[in-house]
Amino acid sequence: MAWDTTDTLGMGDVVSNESLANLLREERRFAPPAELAASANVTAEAYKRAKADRLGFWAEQARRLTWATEPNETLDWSNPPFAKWFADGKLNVAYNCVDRHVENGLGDRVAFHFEGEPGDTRSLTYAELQREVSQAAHALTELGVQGGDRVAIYMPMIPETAVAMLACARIGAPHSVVFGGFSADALATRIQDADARVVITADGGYRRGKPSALKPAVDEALTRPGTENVRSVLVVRRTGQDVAWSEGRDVWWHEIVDRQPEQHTPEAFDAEHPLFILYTSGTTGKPKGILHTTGGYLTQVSYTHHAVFDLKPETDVYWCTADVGWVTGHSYIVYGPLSNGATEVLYEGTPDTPHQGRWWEIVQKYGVTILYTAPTAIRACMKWGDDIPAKFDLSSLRILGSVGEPINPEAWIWYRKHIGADQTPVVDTWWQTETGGIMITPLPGVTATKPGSAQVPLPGISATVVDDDTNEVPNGAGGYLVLTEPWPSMLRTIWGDDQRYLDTYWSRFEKRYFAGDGAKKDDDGDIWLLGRVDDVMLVSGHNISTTEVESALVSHPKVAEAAVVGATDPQTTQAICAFVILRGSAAEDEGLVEELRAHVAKQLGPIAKPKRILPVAELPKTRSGKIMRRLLRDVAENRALGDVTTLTDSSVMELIQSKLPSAPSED
Ligand code: 6R9
Repeated sequence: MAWDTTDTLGMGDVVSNESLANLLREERRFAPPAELAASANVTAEAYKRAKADRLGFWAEQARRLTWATEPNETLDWSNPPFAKWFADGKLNVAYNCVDRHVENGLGDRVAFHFEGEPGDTRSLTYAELQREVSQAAHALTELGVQGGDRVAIYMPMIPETAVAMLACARIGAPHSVVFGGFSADALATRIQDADARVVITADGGYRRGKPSALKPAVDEALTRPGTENVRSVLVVRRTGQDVAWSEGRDVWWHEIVDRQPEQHTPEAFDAEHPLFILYTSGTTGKPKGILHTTGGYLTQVSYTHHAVFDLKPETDVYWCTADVGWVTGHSYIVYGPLSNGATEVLYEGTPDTPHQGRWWEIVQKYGVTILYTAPTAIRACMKWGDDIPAKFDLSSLRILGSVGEPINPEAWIWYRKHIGADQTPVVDTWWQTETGGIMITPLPGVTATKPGSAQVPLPGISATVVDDDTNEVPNGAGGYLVLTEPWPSMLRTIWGDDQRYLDTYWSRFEKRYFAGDGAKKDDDGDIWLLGRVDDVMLVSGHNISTTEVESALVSHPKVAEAAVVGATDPQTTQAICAFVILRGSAAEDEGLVEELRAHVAKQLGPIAKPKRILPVAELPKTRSGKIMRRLLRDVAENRALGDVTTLTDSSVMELIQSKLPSAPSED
């Protein structure tokens, strides 16, 4: 069984409600702006409707899509946990995301304002997108790709990436997007597991001011055993850098795609036809290929994008800063927004290239109205200083979103105040690669928001918090987050491994999907996410959530970011070790460390006081912005580092280790 944590009993026995209130200090709530509430896409009524008839509610949302054959059946749950949604319906995802908008007279609407990192730009209308997707679909067919064949996509953040995904969807070939920052090894494993037939890549992309190669990693991956079935490598020219060429296998995108016919008839696929596989790394074992299918997935990402971001496609300019290699990019750059006919910004690079105001410059330039990003980015901006966003006109923004990690109240408030002019709702959206779409979040026109809480399940979604014995915990208590009813965009299985699907998600709590996250309900019944249960610390018999200690640290004015881990300790089982990034000018001295320890003790109680606090310049993160606490535990326990292949920048760990009194040896 994948479940192997023995020490994560009911959480929250230490961190009381008073401490949550403490973190919030003034118990702030932010009511939706009246104007937004008055014209919101979704009102409180939706919760009632969905509660009265959950399946009827989803059947109604499915009608947002254009079906070649309308489904009569909503959910088939006769073989749980293997769900079928809208199983007798047929549709084409690319048609829904592109063609139907053109047919509705919106061909001239911009789908993507692309902003390359070097400053090159390109706007792609829905009509142009339709042409490119059609041509790319023909090109894939010419390369022998058939419905059901897997295509690996290893690309930078450029429009061709979305085109490639949509072209795959159009011909029914499930894609497996592998994040462009991953190594040849990680790419090879994913190609092998999915048995991909074609790889779509680019010579490189721009990152941090210079071209960064991609093609060599593909060449290397394809020397590994188990990748022999890859017949063709389709290469987009982005940077113009030199590439090695394998004649007969490698094909330039512009040479094959540009000469194809501009019209392509989309074929309708079964609602349960596989749409994509996306690998999540997990902390141990080989990556899990999360399988998503067609009709249910598109229904939920379309509905949630419409509801959570209150998208008004005629006037909004929507920007999700995630990478397309992450599920957020799949659901909220490609499929959700495009199915809704949104105009989006697509940015290739990093937020601080060539300067730390780059994002805000982009918001100003395109008049971005909805921004969706991750707490890690918000905290980086906090660290760089309030004066940077203040130089730009951000008045177009009307909704701000957050995803990827618990957002600490301090960062939430900063985001609202310095980016959202103290007016815009902030929606903290909880979901996972496995859930496919947003699950728990405030609605911008309905919910009075609470900084730091994802709050309530969306209409049609059933989530709760349970204890070890699967009993729902009362308000004010903590435990494990579970989903109690199937939802349309749920994963269908782990690619090629149904047993692992059962073991990982459905065996810990009977008949409930276990998300792996700790959570707590406050006195109003609102849900607060407490981080992965694997990260929970056991200190002198008490379970303490890393998230809450991190939030307490970040609530100190001198701390920009914090990562907390439990390190084995002879006296207390685990001892709390904190790694902190200080704000701008804060000096690092003995006094400060003591001040921070005392601050945490005051916020959360003496038991949560960190034993060690180490100021560092950077924290180890995955490319999707999640802190890799596992590596920090290795450091804190003076061990050689585990797998670092999903790390953004491996030099970060050297820096951190060099600051320790006794740096561990390599072996
Ligand atoms: C979309 C995405 C999923 C894990 C999830 C949880 C964490 C995501 C969060 C959040 C607290 C939020 N997570 N959103 N935690 N509040 N709003 O991130 O998918 O990469 O699969 O990660 O991320 O721990 O279980 P994925």
